[in-house]
Amino acid sequence: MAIETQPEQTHGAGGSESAGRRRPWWMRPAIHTAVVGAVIGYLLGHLLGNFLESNNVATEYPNLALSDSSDWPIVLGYGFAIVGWVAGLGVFNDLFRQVIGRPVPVEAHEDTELVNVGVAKYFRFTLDHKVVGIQYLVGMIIYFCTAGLFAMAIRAELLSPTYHLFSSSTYVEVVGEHGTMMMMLMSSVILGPFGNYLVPLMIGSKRVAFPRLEALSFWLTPMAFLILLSGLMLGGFPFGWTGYAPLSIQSTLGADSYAMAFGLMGLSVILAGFNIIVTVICYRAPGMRWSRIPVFVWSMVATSFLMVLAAPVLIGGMYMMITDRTAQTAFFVDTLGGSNYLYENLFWFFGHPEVYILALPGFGIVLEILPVFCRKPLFGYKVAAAGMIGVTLLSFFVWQHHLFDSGINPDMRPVFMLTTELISIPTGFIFLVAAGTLWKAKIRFTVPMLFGLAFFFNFLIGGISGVFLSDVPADTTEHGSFFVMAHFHYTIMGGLIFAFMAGCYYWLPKMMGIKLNQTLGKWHFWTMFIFFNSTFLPLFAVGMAGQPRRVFEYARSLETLNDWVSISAFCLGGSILIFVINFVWSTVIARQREVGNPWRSRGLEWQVSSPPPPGNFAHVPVVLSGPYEYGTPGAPPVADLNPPTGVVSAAYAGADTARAEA
Ligand code: HEM
Ligand SMILES: [Cu+2]
Repeated sequence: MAIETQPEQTHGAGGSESAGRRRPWWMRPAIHTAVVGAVIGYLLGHLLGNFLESNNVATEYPNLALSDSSDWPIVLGYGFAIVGWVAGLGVFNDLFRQVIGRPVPVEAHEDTELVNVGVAKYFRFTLDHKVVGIQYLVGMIIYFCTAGLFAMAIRAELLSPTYHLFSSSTYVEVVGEHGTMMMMLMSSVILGPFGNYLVPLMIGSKRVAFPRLEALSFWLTPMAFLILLSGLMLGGFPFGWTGYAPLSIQSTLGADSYAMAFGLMGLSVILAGFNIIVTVICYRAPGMRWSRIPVFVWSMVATSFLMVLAAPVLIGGMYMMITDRTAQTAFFVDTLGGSNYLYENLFWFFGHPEVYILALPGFGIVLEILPVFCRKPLFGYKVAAAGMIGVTLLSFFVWQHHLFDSGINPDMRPVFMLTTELISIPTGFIFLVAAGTLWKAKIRFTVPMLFGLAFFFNFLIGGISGVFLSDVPADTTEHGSFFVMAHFHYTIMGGLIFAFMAGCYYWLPKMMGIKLNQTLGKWHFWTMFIFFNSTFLPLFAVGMAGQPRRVFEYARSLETLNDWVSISAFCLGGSILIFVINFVWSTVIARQREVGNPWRSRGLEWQVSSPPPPGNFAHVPVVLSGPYEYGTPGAPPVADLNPPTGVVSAAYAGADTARAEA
């Protein structure tokens, strides 16, 4: 099978010259040329915007009273900067070559690329799914820590009900940056690193379906991150991560950063999801039937469907917000015939599936890990897959539960209350599968397993508190309070991020050939678990006592609890620091090699060396059995990595012979 590869490899710098006459490194497209492209793009866009405005081209329309007038240069600046960034990375090079009829680099093998370029490949638009996975991993850790620092700032402010570090408006801006950055960028925290890296390995493929789209999906994230951060210099956005109109339409230039960054991230997740879906449908090895693909792959497919179907609605909403702010359209301005309620619907039609974009990958990781450390088959594999599909379908029918208090037709409330509570059924499937797998198992309490078990503990609390919120009468008092805050941090931080950590400890030996220090890992786990709970559990009580979200002053009687929470939160930040130190120490300084299969896993990804060779498998493997047959007497090996060429014989009974191509 042909392997996609770097254009640069066969054609030298920028893909245009022969390998013998390479341009110096600084002339080859990489992150530095991207930065130059982005800066030039921004300046051009900014000038164009100023031109439009000063020539009244753009302001011929009646100006909205509260909209400021310099949105054009900012929005066009961002838009052109994105194009410049992507062009600087060399994304368009092959396209142009095709347009002008020059030959596009032929596929060649990846290993020359890997040997030649060393660490530089991580700073370039690289088409190897394993490189993209590592790029995502490092990117996600950086984004998570940055957003986490904003969380520390929030908690520092809340140390006192009266003494203030920030002004009230700066406070909401910090909350907005924290919330938006987490919700936007953490959408890909598992699909980005682990999905892109491992899905091809897990289904026995040498490549992904669309390496260019995959690489592009990553390279859009640094731009989204920077645009969002730059909002702070433009007055921030005082409307939290939800961006409700009319506030967002009236607010300062920071709102443009919010809309551009969120829309861009929407594009990134669509590309990433689309690539995963097509890869899993079309690139499974012979014998890798739908009933044999690992649950982690199921969760990636389900997440990808959510991404591809929900994110376009977000992009639509952001686009309308931008045109409302620049071209004076009035989609969300009710005085001019629009509707701010429309925005809420668009946002949550994306926003609720988004929370499952954050939850499903976590389910996938922990269910993948449980059988390995229980040494038992996964209990109810099909139930797990059904649960994930059920969650995916239902999550498009519940969005109105975010609008219970926003003027929804009261008769509709019970309907959405019902659909919301129905989601506990497929979610319950996942818990059932986990409980069945753990039942009477001899558990090995390794670091990844500890994180996996903590996931269930935390997610259970998150899930149960969710039932209260989906209940209309209860929600009427709880919504907008710290109760909601506690609820979703239990599901996202306690679920997604714990699962992400489990994935790191479990798969980093695979992905980098390097083992993370297990002692530091245990310290990381216990501090993170204890301080996570002591940060967020009291917030349920704080919320019931009436402390509202997004407000920097609170009742004096709540000071002790808030101080407790803040100090726990700083310790929680410290535990993340342990992880970062462990990551840097183990991968850069100590570099303890790990080449084999340290967990004795049956997963197909573990059957090749660590890190896997270029092209993943020397031959397309033939899959012979499911990945969870632990302790099953006489279970065949998971796959034949060296199948006889030509035929897939009867020895492979059960393997899907029609698909065999090896
Ligand atoms: C280190 C752990 C974290 C801490 C201590 C923390 C703390 C906080 C606090 C105190 C607030 C609310 C402030 C207020 O409403 O006045 C908040 C809001 C929020 N956080 Fe976190 N957080 C953490 C991690 C996360 C993670 C991992 C995510 C999601 C991936 C997340 C998503 C959000 C969102 C969406 C909001 C709401 C923002 C808004 O109201 O618009 N947080 N966080
Ligand atoms: Cu929801």
